[in-house]
Amino acid sequence: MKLFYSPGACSQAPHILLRETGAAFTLVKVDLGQHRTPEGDNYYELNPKGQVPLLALDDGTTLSEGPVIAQYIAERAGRQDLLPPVGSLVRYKVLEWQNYITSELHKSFSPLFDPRFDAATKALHVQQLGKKYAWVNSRLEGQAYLTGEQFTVADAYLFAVTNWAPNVGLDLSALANVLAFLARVAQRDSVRAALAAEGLAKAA
Ligand SMILES: N[C@@H](CCC(=O)N[C@@H](CS)C(=O)NCC(=O)O)C(=O)O
Repeated sequence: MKLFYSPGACSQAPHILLRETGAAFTLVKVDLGQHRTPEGDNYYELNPKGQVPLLALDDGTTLSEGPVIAQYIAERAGRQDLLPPVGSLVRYKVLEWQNYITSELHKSFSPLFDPRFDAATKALHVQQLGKKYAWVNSRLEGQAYLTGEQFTVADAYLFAVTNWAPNVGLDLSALANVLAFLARVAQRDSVRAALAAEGLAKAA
């Protein structure tokens, strides 16, 4: 398999999961400014959405949409700790988080990286995100991960997007549970290896 990624982007979540599951994969770094692969190929030809993550399977099939790629990676590896089985209630709690992270957190960060939005508009988005993170913080009270004591696909996703906070002026310093969560997840071997492979300073 090949994972098309960009350092520190949301593609970090499936990257972590590939390492959690011990899958055989190669990383392909996409230049999201130019939408080019390292070989200079037009990335839109691989993924017409122009976005990472993209997982190219060995048979040539490609999968996009991070939460779906996460589901594929966990289920392909039979890792019911990362994504509980069909019929178990906790599966729906994990999927509930996946949906919340993708629609309420991930996509609320996007305008903050867009130079077309002015400072006042960005400040409003940061304020709204702060409220959402206060709620996430309350959900993490007394537990290590989003759905309890078990690390799941949703925790990998929350980790990847929450690390954007300092880059967009989102102050999480009052949210002790979120900070403890980030520190906890950062210690996982899979996460350390993923950050190192993405060339991010934190990995050292
Ligand atoms: N719905 C997609 C969104 C992916 C996404 O927003 N990717 C961003 C990086 S975090 C991206 O590739 N942006 C570059 C672009 O849109 O051109 C998913 O969940 O995978």
